Amino acid sequence: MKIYGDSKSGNCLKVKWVADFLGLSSDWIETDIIVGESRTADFLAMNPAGQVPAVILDDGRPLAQSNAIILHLAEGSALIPKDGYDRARMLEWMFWEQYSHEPYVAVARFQVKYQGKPVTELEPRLVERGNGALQRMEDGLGASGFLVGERVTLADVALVAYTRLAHDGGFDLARYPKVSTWVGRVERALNIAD
Ligand SMILES: N[C@@H](CCC(=O)N[C@@H](CS)C(=O)NCC(=O)O)C(=O)O
Repeated sequence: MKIYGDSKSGNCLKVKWVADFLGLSSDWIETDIIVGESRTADFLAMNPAGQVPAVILDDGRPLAQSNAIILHLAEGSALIPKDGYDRARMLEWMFWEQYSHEPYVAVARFQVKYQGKPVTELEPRLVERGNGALQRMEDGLGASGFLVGERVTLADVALVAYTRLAHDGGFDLARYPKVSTWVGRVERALNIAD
């Protein structure tokens, strides 16, 4: 499998983490979005959305969207609960991540870290919604210490990607002690701590 990804992007790293966790062999093709490498004609032929991550599976078929890719890679593995309701709960978190977490937590990080915007000049709504998302996670983390069931699932993979980097966007994880501990737990479970 070929993974086209930008290593600055949590969405892209999700794919690498799942491939590595499952022992799938993959080649990482660094694709710098800042200089437009996901918008070239060759790239657009593979993923018309012009975004990373995108993969070419071993049989040559392309696939994009981080959460669709990790779902496909992890099919049948322990990263997806066998129970239908738990699987749906995992997807609930993953869809929520894309619409209600990433657009605030990741976008704040991008503006601060890569566009040089001072944290104090971030749009207040972005900060408010980002903190709201982190609080939602704090409230949703149950006794097991994982988002769904008793062990790490794709819900944790999807949400740890930008939560572990939230400080880059000015968010203070110390305000969310359960989330803060969960980040370390998921990093250890996935073997991604550095
Ligand atoms: N929902 C998509 C988001 C993909 C996305 O926004 N990718 C960004 C990097 S994180 C990108 O490729 N931006 C470059 C561009 O749009 O030109 C996913 O989860 O894969």
